[in-house]
Amino acid sequence: MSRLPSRRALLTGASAAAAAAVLGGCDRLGNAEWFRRTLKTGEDANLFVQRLLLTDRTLAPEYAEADISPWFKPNGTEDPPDRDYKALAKGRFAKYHLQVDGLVEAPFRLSLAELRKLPARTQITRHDCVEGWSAIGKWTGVPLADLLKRAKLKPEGRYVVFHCADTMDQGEDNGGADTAEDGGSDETIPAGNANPAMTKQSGGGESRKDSGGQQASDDTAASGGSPVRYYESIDLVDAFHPQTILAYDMNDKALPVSNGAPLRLRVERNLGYKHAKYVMRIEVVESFAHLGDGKGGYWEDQGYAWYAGI
Ligand SMILES: Nc1nc2c(c(=O)[nH]1)N[C@H]1C(S)=C(S)[C@@H](COP(=O)(O)O)O[C@H]1N2
Ligand SMILES: [Mo]
Repeated sequence: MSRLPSRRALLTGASAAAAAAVLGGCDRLGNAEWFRRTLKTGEDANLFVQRLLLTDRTLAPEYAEADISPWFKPNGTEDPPDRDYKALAKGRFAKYHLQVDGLVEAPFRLSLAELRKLPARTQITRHDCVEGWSAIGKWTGVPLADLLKRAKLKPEGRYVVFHCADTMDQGEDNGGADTAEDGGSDETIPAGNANPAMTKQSGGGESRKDSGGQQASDDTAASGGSPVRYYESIDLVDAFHPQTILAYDMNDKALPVSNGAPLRLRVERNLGYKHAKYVMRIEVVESFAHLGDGKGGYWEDQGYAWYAGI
């Protein structure tokens, strides 16, 4: 501990310098100008620095092949009802592109094949859902840090938002989601249960507040009737953590639709709902106030904590 700056030093305006010193040469993040610039003086910065010091380089436990759960329970959306997603799935995601944009110098999009060619990380980790179940799975994917470095974050960028394909609450226009009635080409969803997101059990640990079948919820009506898709956000500490990856393989096979194909976030050391499935777009933002109800994620908007570290 002798090389760590004193607690007092951290709680003063010297926070940014102290954090950079601690991260030192071990972590390229600490040398990044844009990253240091996100460290401002004041309460906010102190919290941020504490997060850096306490958790930045702590790895979640990794397990052995023998520990892998025979069944990785899918939860929340298991088959997105959205027409655009279904079309992609039908074509085995050959036309899928991940979009990376927002507060970056160099926005880009990559196909699944292109993502698979990038350097990958594999990790066997335990997933913990707030519903009280856990499962151990093996994940292979692209480190989010690599994608963010490629996009070159602007100094204002503070959070990374994951926009997902699955509609949770339907607007009056049905959000482009497929229904049994309109004869969607892919009949993987049984008739009468056209939108599993509306009728299945909860994703985060309690029933969705709107169990009203095909009717738009009061909330979506009030917000102009546009469909609400799952989304999540994390800060730069979690975004640049070495175990934060966008996984395309689970247990050495292509990720199944039920677990988030073609691409899902693994943000180890966080509860299940932070692990966005069906990721279509990654957006770097300064604030998430303008998204959804402004709490930073679908479940956060229903009252769950934004920071879900475990
Ligand atoms: N797009 C999307 N991502 C999601 C969800 C969801 O409903 N939609 N559910 C979340 C919850 S609550 C959990 S526990 C995990 C479940 O991942 P799994 O289906 O692979 O078990 O995904 C999370 N990510
Ligand atoms: Mo969950």
